[in-house]
Amino acid sequence: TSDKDTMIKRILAADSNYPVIDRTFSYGTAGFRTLGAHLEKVSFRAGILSAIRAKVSNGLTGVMVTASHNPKQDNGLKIVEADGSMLHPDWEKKAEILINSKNLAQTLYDFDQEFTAHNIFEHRGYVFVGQDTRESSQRLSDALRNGAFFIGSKTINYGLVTTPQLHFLTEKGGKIGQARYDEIKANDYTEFFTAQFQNFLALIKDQSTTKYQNELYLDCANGIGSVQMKKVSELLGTDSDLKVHFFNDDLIPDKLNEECGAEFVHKDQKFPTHFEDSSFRGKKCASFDGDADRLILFYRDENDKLVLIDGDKQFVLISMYVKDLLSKLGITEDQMSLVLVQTAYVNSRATRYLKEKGVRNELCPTGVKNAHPIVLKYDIGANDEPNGHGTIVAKMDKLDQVLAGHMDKIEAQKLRAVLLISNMCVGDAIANILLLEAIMRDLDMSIQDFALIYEENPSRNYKAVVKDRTKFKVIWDETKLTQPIELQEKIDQLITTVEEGKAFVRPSGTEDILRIYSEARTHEQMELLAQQILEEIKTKYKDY
Ligand code: G16
Repeated sequence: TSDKDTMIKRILAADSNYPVIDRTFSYGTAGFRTLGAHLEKVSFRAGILSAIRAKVSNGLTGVMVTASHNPKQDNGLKIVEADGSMLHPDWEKKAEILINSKNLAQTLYDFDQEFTAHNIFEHRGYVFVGQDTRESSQRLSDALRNGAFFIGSKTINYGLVTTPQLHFLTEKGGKIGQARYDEIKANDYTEFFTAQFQNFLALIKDQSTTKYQNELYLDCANGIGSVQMKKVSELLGTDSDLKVHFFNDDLIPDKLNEECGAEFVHKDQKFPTHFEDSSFRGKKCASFDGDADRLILFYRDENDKLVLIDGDKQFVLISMYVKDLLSKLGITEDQMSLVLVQTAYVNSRATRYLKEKGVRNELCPTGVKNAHPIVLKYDIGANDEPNGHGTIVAKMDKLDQVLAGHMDKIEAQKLRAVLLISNMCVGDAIANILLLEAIMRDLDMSIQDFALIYEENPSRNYKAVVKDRTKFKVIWDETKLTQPIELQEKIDQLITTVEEGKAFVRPSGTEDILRIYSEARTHEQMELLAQQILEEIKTKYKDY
């Protein structure tokens, strides 16, 4: 129709205002991600794509403008489905087609053909938008909302929110429907999780503690997490059991993730800025990343060494806690199945521990989107990555059926309450710290006890720059390379030279680098193994 043509003409005119970047963008591990300066056109078109996705599903999508843990000059776009989950894989492909299209009009006509039943040019559909604190985020959010507008959709801008918060708000929108979108406020998120935490604490308020530390020293990566966690802290009130001390809570974009945050602490294995002082010895500390979807716990031991509690250990504790409550209630695996899904990065000692404790454990490729389908096969499914991502998802209807008749028991009340502290859409640093605090408080556990639930092998992640990382291909679970096979053979051989050696190489899906994981029984052996692999890549595969 001519309406269609007029709309496309207007879209093309608007699109031409954004600079062309001569490269192909791919959706990657967690959305489009690269230099913020290169993302304006991508954002505009992602706005169009998200609006189309909304129109052909139930009228809503969400988009978060963030590059999470990546350096401040980077930015990215994470697209969220109306049920709060990550963009469907089929739509990742469609997003790539639209964003890289050299003939946008034709691509839009193609979409129109594919979705004739939906009329993608009709004025309807909503996109919920959030952004992190990066300098480029405002501009990209503007471009994104412009894209949605030009294809006839409305947007609701939640401004500075965390990534998991945007997922939560989108899921809420998907549930309550368009007529009530104006009821959804960014603070619904903080209010919800604070209330869930308080509900759990109310169940154990009479339990005295001797080891639980009620003070938390929080490194906020100078990102948006500080704003939202401060709201939680305020809601908890001054007489709350949990007292949070905020550090690296500066919102100056230049400071984002700089020498602080979950990625820095985990990858560099260093104390974040402001935590270097020995006065922190023994205290319970934690780090968020730039968009607060990752959490790392840590403390400074008596020798001033950094002791990390990574995502694996956090979710081993959470899974064990849930398993224990189920078994105390006499609920069997057949009645309520439980799984912990992890990645190739899992420490061999964690795997061994889970096996000993009888917790079902599966591997999946890096990226929450890969864990999700496996998690959904179980009644209660957790997934995590050592870098601090993780969530536990429960089929609450099924749980309620299984728990019926048990609800007079404290274990049943705790199980229900603890699972509700989890952000079931996506891994969430704020929800997870509340969840872990609840468990530590119930178990009267110090951060030192937590670190001791099992002892990891020393391990570390490294990076290597190569000419074209896409030439490095891996098997499904990313534990081995299929190409270049000679490099894999070399790694296989090097692993055998150290005790409990484990190592792999994979191309990053968020940065233009290769990631190298190394693990061994001692720190020296782990470093030796890593250095040999890095050397091999440098000498033979840099220009591969
Ligand atoms: C994203 C993903 C994570 C992944 C990380 C690094 O995290 O959500 O699953 O571990 O990227 O991915 P890669 O190793 O492929 O670069 P975030 O926190 O940056 O959104």
